[in-house]
Amino acid sequence: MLFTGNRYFKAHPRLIVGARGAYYTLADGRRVFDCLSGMWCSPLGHAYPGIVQAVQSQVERLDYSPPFQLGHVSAFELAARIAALAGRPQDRVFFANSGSEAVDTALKVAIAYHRARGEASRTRMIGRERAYHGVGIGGLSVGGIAPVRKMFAPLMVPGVDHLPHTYSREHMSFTRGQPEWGLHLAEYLERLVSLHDASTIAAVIVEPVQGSTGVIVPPRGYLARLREICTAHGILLIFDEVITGFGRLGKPFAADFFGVQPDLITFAKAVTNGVVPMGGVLVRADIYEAFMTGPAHAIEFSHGYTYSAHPLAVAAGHASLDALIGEGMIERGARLAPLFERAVHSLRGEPRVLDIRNIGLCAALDLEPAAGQPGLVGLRVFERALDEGLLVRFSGDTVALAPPFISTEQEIEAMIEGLRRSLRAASGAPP
Ligand code: PXG
Repeated sequence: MLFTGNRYFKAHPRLIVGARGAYYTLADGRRVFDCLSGMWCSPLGHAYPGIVQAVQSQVERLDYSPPFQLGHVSAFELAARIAALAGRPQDRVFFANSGSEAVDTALKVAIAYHRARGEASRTRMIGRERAYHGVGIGGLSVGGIAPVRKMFAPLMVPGVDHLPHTYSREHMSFTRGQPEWGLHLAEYLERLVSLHDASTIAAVIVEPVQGSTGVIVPPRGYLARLREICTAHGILLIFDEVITGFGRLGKPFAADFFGVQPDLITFAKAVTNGVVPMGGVLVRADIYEAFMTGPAHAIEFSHGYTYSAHPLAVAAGHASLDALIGEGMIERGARLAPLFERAVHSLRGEPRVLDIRNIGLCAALDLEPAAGQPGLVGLRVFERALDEGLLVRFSGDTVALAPPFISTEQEIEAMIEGLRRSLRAASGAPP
C-alpha cells in the first residue's frame, strides 16, 4: 500500500469500484463526493465524456508509439498547446509519466544546462522545508517533509540545501488567500547564495503553493523576490506545478496567477485529468537551445522514458485541454473560488480547528491532534466524513479540500456542511 498504514488498511479495507462526475462509488455501494478531485488530478470529475471518447478512439488508432528516435504528431501538438496555455509559446516540453519523473527531469535539465554552458560547477540544488516533489531520488532530496525523507537518508543527492518554509500559525492563521507576513523569508535565499556561492548553485525549486503539506500559500511578494534573487545570480528557478497547474488557482498555471515566471515548470496530474498518467516539464526556449551543440545526429539530452508522450496520455491531454479551455472549466473553477473561500472559513470555531488556509479551489484545515496520538483526529474526521458521503483527504491531522471544477455551488456548500458535522462528530460534540 502507498503512503498507507498497511495493517490498518487490511483490517479496514476501503475499496472503490466506480466513478462518475464528482462522485466515487465504494464497494459497499456508498456514493461519495470527491473532495480532492481524485488526488488533485481530476478537476473535470470522472468519466468526462470528451476524454472517454478521445482515449477510446486513440487506442484503436495508435496504442503505443516509441518515443526514442521517433515521434507522433499529436504529442508535438499537445506540447505546443501546453506552452501556449502557459503563455510561453516558445517553450519546449519534455514529457514524462508522473510528477516525480517530471521533477527529476527538471533537475537534470538544470544541471545539464549549466554544464552545457561551461558552468559545470553549478551542481547544487535548493528546495524548501515542507516541500513535496515526489518520490524520485532527486525530488526526495529537494523535498522537505521529514517522514518522507528520513527512511531513505543515504540516498539523498549531495549538495542540496533548503529554504525555510513560509508557514507561521502565529502570524497568519485563518488567512484568506496570500498572507501579508513572510516576505522576509525569501531573503534566506540570499543567505544560501552567500554561504555556498552562486557559482555552485544550479537551481531553486519550489511549489508556488505547497500542496501536500497542507496548502501553504506564499506570502505576498515572496515568489517575485525569489525570482529576483535567482535572476541576479544566474540560478534557474523551477516551479513545481504538479498540483497548481491546469487551473487549480483559477488560472492555467500558478505562474500566471502570481505574475512570476520561472525558468522551468513541472506539471502532471490534471494535464490528463488523471485518466492516463502523464507528467512533463516546460523549458524556456533558450535553455533548450543551449543543448543544441555538437554533431546534428548526436543525442543532446540523454534522458527519457518508455512511456513518454504515450498516445493515450496525449489523447487524454488534448481532450482535457478542450474542456479546461474550450469549455471554460478553469473559469468555472475560478468562479466557485469566492464561495468556496467563504464556506471553508465558516468552519472556524468548529471543534479542534486550529487554522484554515485557502487559495483558488483548494484549502486545508489543521486540526488539534489528540494528545500523544498524532494522526488519529484526522483519521476520525476522514471516517466520519465518509459517513456523510464525503471523500476527504487527510494527512496527519490536516484535512485538504480541492473539489472538482465541475462542482455546483450546492455541492460545495454541502461538502462544507458535511465536513462541519464530521468535525463535530469526531470530537464527540453533538452532531
Ligand atoms: N510534485 C508535487 C508538487 C506534487 O504534489 C509530485 C510532485 C509527485 O507526483 P507523482 O505523480 O509522482 O505522485 C506531487 C504529488 C496529497 C497528494 O494528497 C499529493 C501528491 C501525490 C499524492 C497525494 O497531497 N502530489
